[in-house]
Amino acid sequence: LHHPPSHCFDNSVESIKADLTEKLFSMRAKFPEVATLNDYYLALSYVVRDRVLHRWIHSAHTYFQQASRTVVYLSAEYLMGPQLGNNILNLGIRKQVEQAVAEMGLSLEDLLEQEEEPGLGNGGLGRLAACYLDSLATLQIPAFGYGIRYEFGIFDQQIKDGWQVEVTDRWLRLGNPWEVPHPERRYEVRFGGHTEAGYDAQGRYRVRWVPERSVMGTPFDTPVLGYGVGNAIILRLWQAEARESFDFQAFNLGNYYKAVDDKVMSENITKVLYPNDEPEAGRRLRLEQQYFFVACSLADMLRIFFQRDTDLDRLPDKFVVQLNDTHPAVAVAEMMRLLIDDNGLEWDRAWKITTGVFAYTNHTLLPEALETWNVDLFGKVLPRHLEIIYEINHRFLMEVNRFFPGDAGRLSRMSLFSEAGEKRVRMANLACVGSRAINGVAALHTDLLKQTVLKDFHELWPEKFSNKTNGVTPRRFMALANPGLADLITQSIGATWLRDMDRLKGLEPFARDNAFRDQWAEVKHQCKVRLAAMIRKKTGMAVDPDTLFDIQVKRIHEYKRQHLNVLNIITHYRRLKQGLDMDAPARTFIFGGKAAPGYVLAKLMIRLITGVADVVNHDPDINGRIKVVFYPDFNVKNAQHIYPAADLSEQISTAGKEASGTGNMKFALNGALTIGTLDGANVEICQAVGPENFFLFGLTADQVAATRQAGYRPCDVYDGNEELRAAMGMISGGLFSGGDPGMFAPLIDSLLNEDRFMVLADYAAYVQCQEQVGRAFLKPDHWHAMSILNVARMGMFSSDRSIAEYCRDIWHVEPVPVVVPD
Ligand code: 26Q
Repeated sequence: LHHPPSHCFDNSVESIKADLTEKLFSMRAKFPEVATLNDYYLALSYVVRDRVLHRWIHSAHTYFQQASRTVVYLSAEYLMGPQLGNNILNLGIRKQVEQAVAEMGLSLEDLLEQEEEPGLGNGGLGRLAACYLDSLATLQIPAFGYGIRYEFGIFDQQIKDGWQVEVTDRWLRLGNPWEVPHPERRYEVRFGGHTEAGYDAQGRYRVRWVPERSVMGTPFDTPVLGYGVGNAIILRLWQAEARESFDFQAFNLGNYYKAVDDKVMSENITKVLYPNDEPEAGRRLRLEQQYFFVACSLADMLRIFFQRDTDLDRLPDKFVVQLNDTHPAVAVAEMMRLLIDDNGLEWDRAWKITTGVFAYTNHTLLPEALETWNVDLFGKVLPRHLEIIYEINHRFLMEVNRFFPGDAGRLSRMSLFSEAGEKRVRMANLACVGSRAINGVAALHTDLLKQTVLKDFHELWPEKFSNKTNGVTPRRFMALANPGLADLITQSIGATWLRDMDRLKGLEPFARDNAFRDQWAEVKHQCKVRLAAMIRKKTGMAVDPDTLFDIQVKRIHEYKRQHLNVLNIITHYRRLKQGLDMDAPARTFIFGGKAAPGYVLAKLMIRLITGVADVVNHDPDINGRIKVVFYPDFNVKNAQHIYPAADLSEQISTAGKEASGTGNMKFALNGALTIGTLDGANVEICQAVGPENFFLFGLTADQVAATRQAGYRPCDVYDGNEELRAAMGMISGGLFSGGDPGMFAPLIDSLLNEDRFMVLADYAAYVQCQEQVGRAFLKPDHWHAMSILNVARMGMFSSDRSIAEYCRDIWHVEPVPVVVPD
């Protein structure tokens, strides 16, 4: 192997300027007088991309030479966020780039604004995958992220007449400068058909899969830089393409349109990202998406393996494959198929390899969110895989029976197939059986997993289970999103904290330092001014940066309880109208988040927020003491402006329902205080920052379960609380729906009749806790001291810590430093 081209990049202002002009010509065919802002954004991106690729080439070369164990992260979603700013940060060339573009009469901020982010994920799970790539690169771990290149990512959200309207996300419209396509490295993926069993020439039993159709998968690579190191890794996303652009046979037979039809069908596979909480929509295509990217990724992994090795028994020494939830769990069956059918291995040998390679992360406790597939559908799409899963199940249940003889209930709970009603494949069970490690994403979540949804698996294999509390990258969510705060921290404790977040502890003494507290307050204020300007631009609303910014941004869902937040706002509003609570600080309540298009109640919750906003914001009696804002189209890009501006972070899910939460971490790392339940990672955050610096309220997970057991009756809570009755009465009376009393009836009815998420049970405690928040905010010195202590003690929620734990406990991988000549 030759050394990679050692092209040298000069990062001086002069050469960045020269490169920019050159890219404007070579990539955009423009000269400065006719170039648009977007042309400049693209040209600058290409200038930066060259420098990124330089690191990637050296990393690939180093990883190839060392051939140490590599992490393969399989995820159906990656929410990467805008790339330009992050790459400039990680290359360490911010100052030069800023000056270069300024000398050309441009502003870097305007150029960064041009970028449309790839919204290739729904929320937490997709963003976690992106944070983990950042940390893998920074910790110098050889790794690949594999996923799907959706042509349309998560829909863009508009608000029309207070309702959510979904608009197609055409993120590729203006071109994507960050990806490098590799059409020369495509794989065929087969679907449907049937299998034929028989014996080969050596008399061995063999199964042949005769597929009905196939499509090609083309990889698009996006490099991901580590921070403060030479390492880069890649995110490899697969796009579906028709096998032949024109089927000449069909052409000759006059079946031209059928041939074109088939092409369109094939390419549909990677057309669109499915929103979660969307039960039946596009089931078949979703399964095809999952298998498609899994098949391409494993084929690619084996190709890389065979470059250096021939003995498949060594596969687990060279690769570990992490399953990000069950979305890629069909990989267990595909790996068996590859080993047995394509490589001629015996079952037991193949199973040993397979279970030596995979590890599984669970992200949910909601039983209805566990993925299952109708067996008939599964068999139609993947007949060979269904057979393999039957065989895995047969052998697995024999093992269970050896450990727990005659325990029929256990056998049926652990089976890879559920037989109640229609027969279905249970993907979580498949993932557990096929993996050597299983983890939850927060301490409470992992405990509850062991006690509930994965109880039987834990009893069988306790040693497979561990907790890996989620983390977030401080590069994007602190340094990039909040440079003012990052600079202040660096001035006080030095610059190493961005790679070693335990150093933030050094901030603790500053909590008592008046001058520092003032600077801290000033940074927060500037962030609030900036967010206020964005709110103005997006919604036309004026909000006052001197008010308490109380923010809840996350997907809209009943278990996340945005309606609990709204009930408190209405209660507070009513008190003010009655002349009560007049000493409470003025507040701006900010919401953001998307509802799944088919989730009627979630969409109604958005309408309730905008309805309350309409009334409260225009009530002259209120006179600005409450403002309510729904910030449309919450995504990574605007999140980077929202987290830094928060005084208060709302983390109010029903205890036991939010697996971890990661927004909670992004807020607290930016100095917001949290109001929250003991749910997900809130438990650990509260513990880390100290309960005296955290606004805790509500039932615990145990109490939620016990209350439910005891026969929870929400109407009793309702009957016993006058303010709650009044608040709900204002909703059902039509005050927030232009006089229409029917609009919110489904929401009100679900709260009164069932209240699955115990909104009413936690209402009084929440309102009371919010009063406490108000009083605390009136003592700014103490508030800012708490804020500083939050940041100082949040170091463990860096994704670097999470990834280091995965490396140590599950992956058993070591750093491979990359030296980049420059
Ligand atoms: C499944 C089948 C069909 C269509 C869509 C889906 C689907 C897609 C995405 C189901 C779930 C998701 C995403 C789940 C998710 O984001 N979970 C969150 O993961 C975070 C990272 O671990 C946690 O912090 C959150 O608590 C958890 O809700």
